[in-house]
Amino acid sequence: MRHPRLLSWVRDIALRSRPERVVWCDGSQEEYERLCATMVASGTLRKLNPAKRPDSYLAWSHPSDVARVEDRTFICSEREEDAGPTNNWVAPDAMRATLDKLFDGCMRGRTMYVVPFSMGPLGSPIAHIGIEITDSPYVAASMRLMTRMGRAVFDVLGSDGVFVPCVHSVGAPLASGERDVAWPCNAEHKYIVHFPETREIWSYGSGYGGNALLGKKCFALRIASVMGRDQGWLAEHMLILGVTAPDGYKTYVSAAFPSACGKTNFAMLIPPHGLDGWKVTTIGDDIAWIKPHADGRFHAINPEAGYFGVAPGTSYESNPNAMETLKRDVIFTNVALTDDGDVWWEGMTKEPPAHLTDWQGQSWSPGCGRKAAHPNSRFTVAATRCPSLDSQWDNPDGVPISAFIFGARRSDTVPLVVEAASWEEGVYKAATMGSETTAAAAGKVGQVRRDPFAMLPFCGYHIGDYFSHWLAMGKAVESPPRIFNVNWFRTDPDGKFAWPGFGQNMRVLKWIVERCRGQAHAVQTPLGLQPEYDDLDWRGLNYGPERFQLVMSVDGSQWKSELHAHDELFAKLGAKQPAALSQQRRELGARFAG
Ligand code: O2Y
Ligand code: MN
Repeated sequence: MRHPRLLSWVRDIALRSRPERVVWCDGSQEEYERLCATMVASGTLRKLNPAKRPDSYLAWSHPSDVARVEDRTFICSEREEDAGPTNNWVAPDAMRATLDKLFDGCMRGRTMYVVPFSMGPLGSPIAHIGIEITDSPYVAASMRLMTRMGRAVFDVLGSDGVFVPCVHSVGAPLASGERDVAWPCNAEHKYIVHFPETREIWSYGSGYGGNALLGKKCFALRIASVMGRDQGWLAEHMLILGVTAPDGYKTYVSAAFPSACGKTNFAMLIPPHGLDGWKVTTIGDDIAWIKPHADGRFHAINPEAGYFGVAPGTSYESNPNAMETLKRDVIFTNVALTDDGDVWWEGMTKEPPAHLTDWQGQSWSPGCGRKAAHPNSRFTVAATRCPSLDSQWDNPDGVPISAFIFGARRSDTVPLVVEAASWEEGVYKAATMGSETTAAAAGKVGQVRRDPFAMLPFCGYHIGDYFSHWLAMGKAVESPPRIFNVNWFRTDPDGKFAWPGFGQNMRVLKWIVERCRGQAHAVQTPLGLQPEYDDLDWRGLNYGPERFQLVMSVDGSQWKSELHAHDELFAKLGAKQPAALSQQRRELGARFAG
């Protein structure tokens, strides 16, 4: 490795944080096994029964360290207005002074790992490189599953290549001779910090998920969204999937959903009975980097190489491909342990096992009143284990995107599917999307939280500028994708889901793909272009026109209040509200007037 800037940065961090030793990760299988063995010895990981779940492990985190901490996440741009109304802002100098104190000696007694990783296929023109320094072996091992990690990254970097520096500490230095705990973290201080101008990430105090695996939300969304704004591309909270029609033609689409909307299930969908000739293949389940290509279209890559999926609700009914992916080589976090050394979580099977050890190490039996797995418990697994992995998932050129789909969780108002009549109308719909909060999310259940483009916690700059960037990107390619909204969560008068969901979502996806190919019919409604009953393929499903009406109807009075809620969002943007969106709002208002 001959990269003087990188070497001096690593030296500087080591001088400040004072680890006991420094290990440069090479990304090898042997190294991964060594890391896991170290964590089994320290109590961080438990090896699962190899007869049930080969080469797999279970971690139980500290109960205070179980999810991303949005209120401790900061965008430290030079100017406060560049962070905008949806981000926490602290002036960079003030934040650097705080971090200087926190990182002074914070790795004492620990190993500091230097983790080189590529977000995207190595050497791809759409990919970028990061180096994460971490004092957590759990993070180092997880980064090997979640990214293209290892020595080859240095070849791409050469002696002066650009990388995003990511510094992470669990914030729990060890005094000489002090015994470590199974899940070190800092219960008092947590900071997830981004400096957009210098493209740096600093994370302190948490060892969990999005707070600690810095390639994911911190780099691939918050910092990358800023890079995309400056360089003319898009970093999005989107899955990417391919749909192959019975005639062999493959269409790629990218879809944004907020948390708790079944994003991984959709990315790995298996077409239902009746649509047997159709096939869905997976490029990514969470993040897409999308750039204009010489062919006049947007091409997308999945910057990640693994899945950090939510376990509860994942089953052979909801997502058979995920269940197959999880058969071996997995790190599970905060799920329950069965008596025969396997894992279990709520929703995995209809009947729970008679006895478990829950995610906090307590004896658990059905009806005891506690969840066996934490609602945000996770699996970490390499994409290469997924049976539906698309043949092009690692193509450095990316895949051409024909449609953007924006999904939300709404029990009313938003229909099952609608196509925007123009790019601007699609951007308006994505900008104003909102989801009802669920029990897993913080806050009150059932309240609509506006989550523009499903990017609310992930946009690294002013959300009004982000809308303008999207509007401009529609002109960056000759053939921009069509834009659709979907909502699987409408309820019927009994409060039950009116749409069967899961594999049946293929019927909507088929219509979307056929619209992109000019093969499907739609009617103009005040909201956009919508299918009529006969435009969807119902083979294999008994779902009549009355049920269809329940999920497709557009209620003028609901939309009048919905538009007022949009105005509340736009009011936060002030002068940053793009004129094209004000125009869309006026036109939509006029269509619902009277
Ligand atoms: O709580 C965490 O740290 C994970 S959050 C997460 C993980 C995988 C994919 N998406 C998300 C998310 O919050 O959108
Ligand atoms: Mn996500």
